[in-house]
Amino acid sequence: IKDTSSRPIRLNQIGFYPNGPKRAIVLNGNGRSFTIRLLNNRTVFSGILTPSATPSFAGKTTYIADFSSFSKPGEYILTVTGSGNSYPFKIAGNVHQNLAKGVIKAYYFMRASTALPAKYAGKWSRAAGHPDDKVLVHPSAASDKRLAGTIISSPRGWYDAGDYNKYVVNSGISTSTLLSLYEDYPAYMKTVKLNIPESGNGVPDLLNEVLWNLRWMLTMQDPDDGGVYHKLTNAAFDKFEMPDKDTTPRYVVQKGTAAALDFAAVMAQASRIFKQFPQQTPGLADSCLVAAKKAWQWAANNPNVAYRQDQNNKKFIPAVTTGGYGDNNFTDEFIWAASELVISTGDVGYLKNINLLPDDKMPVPAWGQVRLLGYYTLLKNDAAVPELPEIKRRLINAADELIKGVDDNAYQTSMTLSARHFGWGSNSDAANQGVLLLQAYRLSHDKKYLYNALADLDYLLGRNATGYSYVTGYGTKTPMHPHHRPSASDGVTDPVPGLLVGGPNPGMQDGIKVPSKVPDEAYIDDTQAYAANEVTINWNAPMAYLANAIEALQSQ
Ligand code: G3I
Ligand code: 9MR
Repeated sequence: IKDTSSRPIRLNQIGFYPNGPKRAIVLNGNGRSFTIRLLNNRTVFSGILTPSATPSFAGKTTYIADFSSFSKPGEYILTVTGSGNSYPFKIAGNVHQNLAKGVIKAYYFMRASTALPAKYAGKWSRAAGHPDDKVLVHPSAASDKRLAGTIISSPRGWYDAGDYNKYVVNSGISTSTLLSLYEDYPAYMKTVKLNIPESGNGVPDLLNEVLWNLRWMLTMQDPDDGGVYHKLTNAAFDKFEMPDKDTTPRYVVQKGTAAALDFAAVMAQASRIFKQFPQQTPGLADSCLVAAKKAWQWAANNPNVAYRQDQNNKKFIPAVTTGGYGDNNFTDEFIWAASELVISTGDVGYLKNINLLPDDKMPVPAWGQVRLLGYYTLLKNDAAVPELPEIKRRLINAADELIKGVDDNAYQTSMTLSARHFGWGSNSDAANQGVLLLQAYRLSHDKKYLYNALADLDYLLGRNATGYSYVTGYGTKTPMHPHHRPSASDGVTDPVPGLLVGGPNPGMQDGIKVPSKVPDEAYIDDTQAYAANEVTINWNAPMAYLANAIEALQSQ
């Protein structure tokens, strides 16, 4: 049953591990105690509410219900006199397993150039769209005469988001985050079955899904010079229609340094992973490494080519007005690509002209901030670089900074410690904070990082100021109207499942008024609200990492 009310008891709507931390936040803690009840109302646990030491962004004290010591598996509700009941939740082993699979399966639903039969897609089955086998090289890419009038074949890949375009820059961090999930938790990820067409072929399903995008990415490289097109796109965002209805021309546009380096990083990482599956993916690992090196070389020769859509539109026809993913600082992209190449080739020469520590910033990863992806790779592979101890110190320090004051916080999560965390796609920031904390846990074995990563998952699944579990189809109060063309056009009431929406963003760049401009409340479940309620592959990826890593680590 979908519930659209806003219950004042906020908790992870999926549930808790028997021996893990368990917290709910009560907004109006009139009652001083809370109870945990079975669905038949019998009380099995009671506890005292503790007021938060600092107020929420809305300026209110919250009340914390900690029932970590209650460990009996079952299905329950939490009740506070005067506040009513929570949504039902479970205490169980593997409690996030379905969600964790669902946020990976979401990528199957995002596949371009293929039909999704009901056998795999259930009621969200749909016809094939965007074959992308005849893609025009846009004049912005054809200043190089060799390419003028050229048509390339660039099928497969995942649709970026609510729109049907395919962008290399954010495909980079998305694909890499999923590859890292496999690299960091191979034993667990080998057990995860997704019911996709390739299932059972001897390759873990997570990697099968990644291959759909990786094979597309390979086609985005100009084989002659190694440069990489920034994106494959319609000239303008298309209408809200199913993929097969959009038949407007598709273009690859100008090559750029960010695209080349993100591509190089992903291909280098993929080469060392697919090397483990030579029978199933013959030649792929080698092709990826060759492609990575060529893209790196292109970037070394073209170190400062930003994708500037506005400038291009003054010069070339047709104008291209789809997503920009413009970035004009490539320091972090160079660090990331060099790090992946060093690990995959063993050649530290890639770091010759790279300053691994250009300043002391440790930005939580995002499509335009990829420095830490390089650090994660160097650390987990124990790279033979003199900066490694300092990188480790900085990573632990960044994790400590992220959770400083969390015990006083109104929602008890890293995400809700700073209003700065709330911009376009804030939910991906929450998920990437969780990933950072898990990297710190891997390095230190200190449980506080693991528990705070779990708290970020709790945030995303309902322990937050709006009361939404932000993943479609998982939880009781979930988004029903994401800015996602198939979900809005397929005639099915439920949106495509497993999609993490962007989340609270007081910026309102879409012009849709949110009910509140308080940072963590600035969210609306409205199809038009692309600045708060769109979905995209680079937001789902850290969610997939976080949920699956937490499942893999549940007994710790
Ligand atoms: O980098 C600045 C930072 O310095 C500043 O402090 C901060 C303050 O707001 O803004 C930062 O820039 C933001 C930028 O993302 C980088 O994070 C912009 O405000 C923000 O408007 C911008 O949003 C991007 C949005 O496109 C508009 O360009 C989102 O990150 C990005 O996820 C989104 O991507 C779209 C694609 O274009 C099209 N497909 C859907 C996808 C998701 O909505
Ligand atoms: O659907 C588009 C979405 O993917 C983008 O994130 C967003 C911002 O670039 O733009 C959306 O498209 C809208 C366009 O910008 C303006 N006209 C209405 C389009 C659909 O809402």
